[in-house]
Amino acid sequence: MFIIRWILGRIILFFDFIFTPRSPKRAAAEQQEINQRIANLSLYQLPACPFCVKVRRAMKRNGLPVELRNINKDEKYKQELISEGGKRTVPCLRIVNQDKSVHWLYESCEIVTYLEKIAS
Ligand SMILES: N[C@@H](CCC(=O)N[C@@H](CS)C(=O)NCC(=O)O)C(=O)O
Repeated sequence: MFIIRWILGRIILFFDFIFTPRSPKRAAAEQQEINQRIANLSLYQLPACPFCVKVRRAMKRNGLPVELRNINKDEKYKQELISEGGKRTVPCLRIVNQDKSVHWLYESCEIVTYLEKIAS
């Protein structure tokens, strides 16, 4: 089972690499403004998870370089996700609100909708 998942993961990464979406070309000032808007975001994810690939592609398509946190590479991120977010499922977008409260947004579709609103 592990080997099948591993092979599927490599296939997903291969096609993601070949058909990677283009980021929009923005003026430097506009991109800087967007980067400030996403500075409070981080995506807890895994490289070969298909739902994470979907979210990362939406980020690329919308020119949103959100910080990526690989939960398998860094145990700290995995523990944060479980203890603060409530479950280990990825992708999960960590949103720090203006009042410093933290919201953990699970579900790739909801994350993509949230990100597209930021970019528009
Ligand atoms: N409906 C979720 C599915 C996410 C999902 O199934 N993620 C898998 C990795 S591809 C996972 O984290 N599974 C482990 C778990 O749920 O604890 C979404 O669209 O984000």
